[in-house]
Amino acid sequence: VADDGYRLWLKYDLIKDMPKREAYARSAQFIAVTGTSPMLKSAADELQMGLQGLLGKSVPIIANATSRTGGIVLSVANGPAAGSQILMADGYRLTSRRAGNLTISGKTNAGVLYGVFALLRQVQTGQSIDNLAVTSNPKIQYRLLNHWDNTNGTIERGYAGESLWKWYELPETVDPRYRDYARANASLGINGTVVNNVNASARFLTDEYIQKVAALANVFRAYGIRIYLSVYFPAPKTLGSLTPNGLKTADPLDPAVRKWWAEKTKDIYKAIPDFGGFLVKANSEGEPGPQDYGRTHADGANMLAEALKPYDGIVLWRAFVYKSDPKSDRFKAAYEEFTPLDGTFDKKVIIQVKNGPIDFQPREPYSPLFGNMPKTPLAMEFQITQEYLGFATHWVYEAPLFKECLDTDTHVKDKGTGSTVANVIDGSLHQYAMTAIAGVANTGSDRNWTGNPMAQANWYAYGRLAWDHTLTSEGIAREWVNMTLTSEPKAVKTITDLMLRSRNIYVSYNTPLGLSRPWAGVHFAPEPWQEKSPRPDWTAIYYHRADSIGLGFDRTATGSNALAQYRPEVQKIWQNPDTCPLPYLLWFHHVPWTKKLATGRTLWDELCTHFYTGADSVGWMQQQWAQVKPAIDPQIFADVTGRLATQHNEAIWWRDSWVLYLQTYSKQPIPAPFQKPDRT
Ligand code: GCW
Repeated sequence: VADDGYRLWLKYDLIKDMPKREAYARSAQFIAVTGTSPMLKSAADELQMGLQGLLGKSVPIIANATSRTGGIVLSVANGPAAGSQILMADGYRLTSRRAGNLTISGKTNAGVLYGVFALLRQVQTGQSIDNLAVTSNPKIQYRLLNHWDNTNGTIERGYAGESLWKWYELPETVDPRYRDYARANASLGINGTVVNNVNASARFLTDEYIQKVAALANVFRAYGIRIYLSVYFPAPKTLGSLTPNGLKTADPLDPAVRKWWAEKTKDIYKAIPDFGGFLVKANSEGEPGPQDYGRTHADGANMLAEALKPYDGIVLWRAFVYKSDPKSDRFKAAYEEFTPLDGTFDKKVIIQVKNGPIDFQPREPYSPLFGNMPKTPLAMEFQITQEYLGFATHWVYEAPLFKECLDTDTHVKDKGTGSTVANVIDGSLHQYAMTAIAGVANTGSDRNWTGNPMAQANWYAYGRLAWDHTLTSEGIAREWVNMTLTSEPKAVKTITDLMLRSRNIYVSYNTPLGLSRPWAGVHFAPEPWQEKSPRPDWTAIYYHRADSIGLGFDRTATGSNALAQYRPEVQKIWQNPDTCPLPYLLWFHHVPWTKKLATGRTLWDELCTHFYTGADSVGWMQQQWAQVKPAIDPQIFADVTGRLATQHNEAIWWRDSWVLYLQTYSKQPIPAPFQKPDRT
């Protein structure tokens, strides 16, 4: 049967190596589980289903191991000691000893569920399950997906079909796919999902929609996944207008508004007792918010926190704000608006910050908010969906992008260790009481979930890093390939290598040397020449600043001085155009076309080198992919082959658009090596 990609990394295909399979089977003669909670049932069922597929035999589930050995015991307990690591909430422990049982323990039901997936992963990736002594705790408490899904089934920036949520059928019809969605997320340790777009419709707060959302929550609960809602800030006014004595305002300091939110929240918890909380985009890109009433982000967030006070729910308030002002630097906006509010937020509030200061560009410096809000928990917001990364055609493995940000040293506290962005968001740097991470989902109704089968790896990598940001891009890639595509060693190596290079290849033909946002409209086609837009900061020229002298945005003291938002040690890395690492050069400097760079080439020649070798590298990707054909399912192989061909054409399109446009300023020829007449 051809593989349609539906099963993701949870394929559980029969292990072909017979001795290996038998060795696993000897340790998996039964599954003992005490307790009947829905999450434990999910755990036992998943393990049984996984082992059935992998070992080709049915493993019975029993209530108690009593004196039997050779089986797997699931238990909510501390479990046998394994090393010195303490087991924390949500964490799991895998222990096995010769001639005994293999124990999967967790302090909570969720911990046991995550332990089951960890054990299955161990088997799926061909590792031994004898003498296990593993303890694993998540480094971040709230590990969320954000769906930008609308009531009409469309997904903002979604490239894999329509929304997974069939609002028109819910709550009566519950698509079995919701459960598979929950399984996939639970397998990564994701424990929450915001089901609707941050550009939110007030309809999600109507009784009608609360019932629909509750039906989803009923499915997700057994997989440890809590539901959150994005809220439309003026909802009290919008929905109030439907009632005779409705509210005329959404002012967060108005007692009637506060009462409205308290009652609405009560209704939600009645329908969804484990509701996670609210996500808010306010006073951002035209979305209304507290500033419409002369109030602050803190006033707005704290009002929602007050409504959530009787419950175990939180407010995720986004810091994605910038004003339509051609003279200001959008880069600086979030820092300017939010750092003065540090210390004024309720303890139920987390501020959710995009990884970079602009907007999910293929490469950005980290947001200067990280490290500068010591009294306010900051959550990381990554974008998994490839809004600026070639939609569903371009193959870009995102773990290196995520890691690059997480591993950057903010130099906030010490001399070079322990102040990374990861240490900010995992709470260790400022001792945050709550920690969170969000990924804007790339899933949709396409049979294979993500459109491009290779984009499944981005969902996977996000989830694995949300659990443990110290994992490596390479390790995660190898794991994913083994579980999803093939375990043939040479093919695993070839594909892993392709994945690890893919992001830099994309950057090379798309936004090299620190260029950003050369898009118009839907954020797909090259349009670096775009000068007109409803907002000056929505033009391409606002970002690259090409002129007859050179290219790039001066953010040093002679320009916008956005660099001053970073610590002196970080400024030092970026402030000198002679020593600034090339990937960030044009983020911070307006560089003359003829300036000699560290590579020995001029800026113009360096740019051309990136555009041309970047596009050529997609040809290399095609060749590499062709080599793994024998090891890959034919349907997936053909799908990716087609997408790579499109990517190659589009990479050339990007190259030529940039080169021809920038040439009108640089007035320089294309460097000789790239002038061959037979080039495609
Ligand atoms: O860059 C923009 C996207 C919008 C998105 C916004 C945001 C949901 O183009 O589609 O809106 O970011 O993150 O709020």
